[in-house]
Amino acid sequence: RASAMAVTAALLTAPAAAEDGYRLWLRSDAPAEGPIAISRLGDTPTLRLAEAELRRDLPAAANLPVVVALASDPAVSALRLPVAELGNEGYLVRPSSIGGRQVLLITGNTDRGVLYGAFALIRHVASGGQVANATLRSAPKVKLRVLNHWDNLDGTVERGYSGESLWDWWKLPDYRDPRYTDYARANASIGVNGTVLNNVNAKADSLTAPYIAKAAALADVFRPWGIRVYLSARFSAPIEIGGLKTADPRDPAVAAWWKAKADEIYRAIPDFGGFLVKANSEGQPGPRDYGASHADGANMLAAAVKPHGGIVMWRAFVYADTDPEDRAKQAYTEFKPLDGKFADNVLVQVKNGAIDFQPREPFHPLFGAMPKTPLMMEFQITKEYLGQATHLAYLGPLFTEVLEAKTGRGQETVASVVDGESENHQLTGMAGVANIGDDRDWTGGTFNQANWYAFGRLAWDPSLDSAAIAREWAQQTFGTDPRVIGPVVDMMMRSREAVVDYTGPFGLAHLMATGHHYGPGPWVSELQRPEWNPVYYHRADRQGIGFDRTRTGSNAVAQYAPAVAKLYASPRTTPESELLWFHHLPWDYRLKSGETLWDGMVRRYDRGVATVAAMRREWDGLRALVDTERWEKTAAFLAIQEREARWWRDASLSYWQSVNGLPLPAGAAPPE
Ligand code: GCW
Repeated sequence: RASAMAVTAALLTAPAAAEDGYRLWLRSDAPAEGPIAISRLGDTPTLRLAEAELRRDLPAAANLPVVVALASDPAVSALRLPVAELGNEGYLVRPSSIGGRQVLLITGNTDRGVLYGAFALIRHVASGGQVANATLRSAPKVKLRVLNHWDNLDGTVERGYSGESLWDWWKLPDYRDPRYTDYARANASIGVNGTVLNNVNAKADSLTAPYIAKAAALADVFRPWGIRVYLSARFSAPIEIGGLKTADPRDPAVAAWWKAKADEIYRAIPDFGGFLVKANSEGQPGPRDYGASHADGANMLAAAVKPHGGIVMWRAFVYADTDPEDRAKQAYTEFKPLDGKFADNVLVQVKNGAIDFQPREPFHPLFGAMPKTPLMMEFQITKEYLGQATHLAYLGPLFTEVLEAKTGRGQETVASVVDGESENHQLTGMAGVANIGDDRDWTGGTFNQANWYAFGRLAWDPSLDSAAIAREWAQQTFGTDPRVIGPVVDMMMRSREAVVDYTGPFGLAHLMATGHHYGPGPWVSELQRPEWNPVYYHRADRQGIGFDRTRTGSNAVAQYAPAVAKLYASPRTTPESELLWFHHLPWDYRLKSGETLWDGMVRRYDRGVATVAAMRREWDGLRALVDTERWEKTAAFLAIQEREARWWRDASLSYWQSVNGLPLPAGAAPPE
């Protein structure tokens, strides 16, 4: 009997056995026991979802009746609450008296706002808050919070590491996989309100009638969750599927084709968001093929969607192999002169850094340089250059490091450019290249879910703290036990810097192997396009290492506002974390610590490996506190990461030694 009781007790305390991660951070295990009154005033599909979410996810702790209602409902407007400031998507949650009853009111000016309020309350409770005294108020600072799927029509995902595309193009539009609803729900819970369905390396087919119908079916599923559908547009589509001889944006026949195409799309998807375009980059067609500018191209498309309220997100990720200019400078050179030339429904979408989603890059010099143009931030959630699916790298600190960066124009930060505050832009946006696929846990690993989550939260409010986001994600994902949350948040907060350390410290970048971009390849020098070779970036020789981007080199520093350019002009005032991005320095350059650059580099590589080993130990300590399935997968991934951190370190150091001929400093771990 005693042993039976012990077994029962163990069953009661053991974490759920089957936890494949499907439920993401929406996993309340304790649906309301007993009568928690949840009621709804008003009736729209979205309000009904808000109510259903509360019924499903609000734990038993709810000890106050909850009411969801639009602010315009007479029972709510009678309360004279400060709802004007909530705008179209904000929410207010607070104890109120409705119809003589004390309730917790969730309200907003639109049903989307109410839905976000319901999710905010669920988040609040799942991360340890009470229902009774909940007072929550928030409105998004950024208008377009958009995932970019790099999903191809054949089901593959470019740079996707979590299976195949979620979109089953074969069975759409007839079959609407319930998973689309779960996807929309997860996004709504973090405030994502748009999704670009297809890869920026777009096929024109995605704009043909059959695919428009498929996109329309997805749009129908997403609509009640407040999510709009967008499509990547191939610039040469008028030729490929329209039978025209040219895609020149100044040709009236081309403009008319796009206008008719937009009309066709809007007939199927009345709230279609608009187009995302990668033009004249990495072989994609674009207006430059005809001597027209990026503004000519963007504005022509913008005119096509304008009557329907659509927008164009035009990417600034352009560089050409024929251009001898430092790749880091090319986007600015191309776009800066176009400031003020874009139509008012165009956003220029700029990657966070000037090269390409590296583990660390200084903020892109276009932020702060195009005051007349809404600049949309593009982050990469999928970790193409940070260990892909397996390495644990929480990107919150990468995102906030860029958002918090000062542009050098007064107090302006990158966040204040992106959220429109700096120049009072109303059209604002943040894009995240999605890490979502059809793997059971959506993102290929539990901790990758945190990056999707962090993107959504920061798109809603770019001033949020990355550690606070890590904590609330961890609490919703693993439960609120501090014995779990402490180590998990600690691991997350150290993880990105560890990747920087073992892949390329001090602002080194683009050192990865060719093609798949996984693992080290700093020695690669034979690729035809010079700017695809790692040696182009690190410029290591017997004397020193790093890319001189000061006046004596490419002078990329001059693309920043004077206050920032001045800091980057000298290695002494450049943050050491970005040193070799801007400077070519001798191996015996003295770091602030007093050690030589070479010794400091070796120490960083060692530190990266040691941090991963420490993360592994922390996770080992959680074995009894996390369900077996998620624990084992993460444990296996950390073992991979530790092995590959050593691989990065040893391969990189061996290569640097083959160039500089220097011995490893005393105390450094010898290569294995
Ligand atoms: O990071 C690079 C990727 C390409 C990608 C490109 C881009 C969609 O390696 O796969 O293409 O950036 O952002 O356009």
